Amino acid sequence: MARKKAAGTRLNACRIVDLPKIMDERGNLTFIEGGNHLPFDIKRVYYLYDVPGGATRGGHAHRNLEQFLIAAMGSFDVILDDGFESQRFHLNRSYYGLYIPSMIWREMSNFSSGSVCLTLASKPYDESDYIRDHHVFKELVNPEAP
Ligand code: T46
Repeated sequence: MARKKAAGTRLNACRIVDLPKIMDERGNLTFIEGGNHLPFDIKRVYYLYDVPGGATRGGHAHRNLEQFLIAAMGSFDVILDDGFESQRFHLNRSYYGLYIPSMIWREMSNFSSGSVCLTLASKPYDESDYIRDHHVFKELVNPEAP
């Protein structure tokens, strides 16, 4: 018998969001408004860059944080896991991004040379918001899993 998903599991809420693209012969422009293009107000911006070939980032979930990831340069993969199923997203354009709600385990890999992962976040940095142990994460979201 298929296991019933616990309330609050959230892979379905993860989604690609297309952003406005203002085409111009001088170069294109994309903008993001918190609360309009994103379902949260932007409280923090950070970016990953100079990622060495073969490196992986992430490997954690956030208890409350919501995020929006953009491949501002180059490309990379994001694997999302809600404790029941997982899905790989390939980000490679700066005019769309990946919305990640809270309580989603993520791993990032396959960074292309020179890639930049721009992240917009719903809260300031707080180490206590991280779940860095996958067993703890699974226990919280899917305690019946073997
Ligand atoms: C995520 C993926 C996509 C800070 O001091 N302030 C900050 O705002 C951030 C984001 C990090 N840090 C410190 C905390 C750690 O000592 O920087 C170090 C590395 O951070 P973290 O372990 O979060 O790095 P990643 O690459 O594993 O994860 C980051 C995001 O933090 C995370 O939310 O989803 O990128």
